[in-house]
Amino acid sequence: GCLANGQATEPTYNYDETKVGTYTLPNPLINNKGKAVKTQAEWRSRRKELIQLFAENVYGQTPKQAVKLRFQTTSVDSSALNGLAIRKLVSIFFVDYPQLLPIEVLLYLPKGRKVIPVFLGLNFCGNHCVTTEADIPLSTRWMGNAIGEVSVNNKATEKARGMQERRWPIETILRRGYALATAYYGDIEPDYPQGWHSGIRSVLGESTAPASDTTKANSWGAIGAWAWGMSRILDYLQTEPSIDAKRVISIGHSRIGKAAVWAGAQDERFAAVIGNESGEGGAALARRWYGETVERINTSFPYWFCGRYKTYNKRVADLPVDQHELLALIAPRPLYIASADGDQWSDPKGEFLGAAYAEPVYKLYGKVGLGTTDGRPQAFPAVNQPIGQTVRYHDRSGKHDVTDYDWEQYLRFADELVR
Ligand code: GTR
Repeated sequence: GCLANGQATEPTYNYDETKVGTYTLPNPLINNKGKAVKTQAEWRSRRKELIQLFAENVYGQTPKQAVKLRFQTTSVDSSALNGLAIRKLVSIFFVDYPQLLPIEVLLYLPKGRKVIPVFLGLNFCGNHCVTTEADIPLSTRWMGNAIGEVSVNNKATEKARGMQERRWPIETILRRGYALATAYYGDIEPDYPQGWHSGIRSVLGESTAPASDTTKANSWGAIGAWAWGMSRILDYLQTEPSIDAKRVISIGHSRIGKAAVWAGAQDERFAAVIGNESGEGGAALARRWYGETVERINTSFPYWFCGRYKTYNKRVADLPVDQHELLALIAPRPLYIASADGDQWSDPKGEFLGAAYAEPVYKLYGKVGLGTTDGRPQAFPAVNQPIGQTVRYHDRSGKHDVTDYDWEQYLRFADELVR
């Protein structure tokens, strides 16, 4: 583009591999004092430093105080999906903040099983979107109109029912012996710049001051809020007798994938993490100038991140962290990072390298992560060829989406590493 004064500006995204340039990544195993981290015990302290660095520079501080929750089951169908499932609707109320509407959780449990591992993932357009089951209440919350005619004046319409069913192969998940827990991410914070006014950030954390939005250096942003919400759903799942709360898998796609990874990084109760095309601010290296960039995402979605993140727009090399360190925070737990070759915006190679460079921390635990000898870029796999061990990766053919192919890999990953 061109500035008014005629000065040329660089585009804020890039699809030309030859323009990526060189970069030096921070080492997750060198602590803030410059000392090498050599033991698991030392990593425990380094881990805290890294979470703090991500909070101060990328996502903002997640409030640490305990929030009083009340879980209210509003409906139980003991023969949902033609008898395959027990279906529960549970409202998570914030006892001390009655002005906030609850998080509405939809939980499908496979019938006839006692202790059930669960995939927990937020959805993009309401619980009514993930299934065609007609008795799921239509979400009454703010809904992006961009979703199409299925939402009008920022409210869902009946047309939205089952709209994203394809991304949630519930019956397959249940038949494989897993439960599925989901909730609309907008229940935690509606996804628009002023959305925080009606979400959890209106009452919790730094952004509660009247004039504040996401401009304060380290106030939490929307991604932080969504991640926090995932942990509250996990709080609920811990009270659910048939759920195996030690086997809760955090999963998310795209912006919700960024939240799923940040949630799993901070909250070690998540047994495993899956980031599907989480891209910039997710698994993709910030220093790799390819696809969406730090500057671009901070311009399109400033409210997702903390204020200080914006100061790195034109000096990404100064970020004290990069996203491979976010992924390293999942160690030694199983991690799956996935890209799609038709989704260059998310930078598949950058996501692969993010996963690959988490390796040293997995090694510290005697685990093989992605196992690509510390991320040699030439190890980037061909499309539809899953690789890795405790950390796994694939670059699916096709577009920005969640497909049966993706789920097939995630279910196998869960069977092998989480069960
Ligand atoms: C895009 C954004 C990506 C990703 C995506 C999505 O517009 O640039 O970082 O979050 O939205 O959530 O689908």
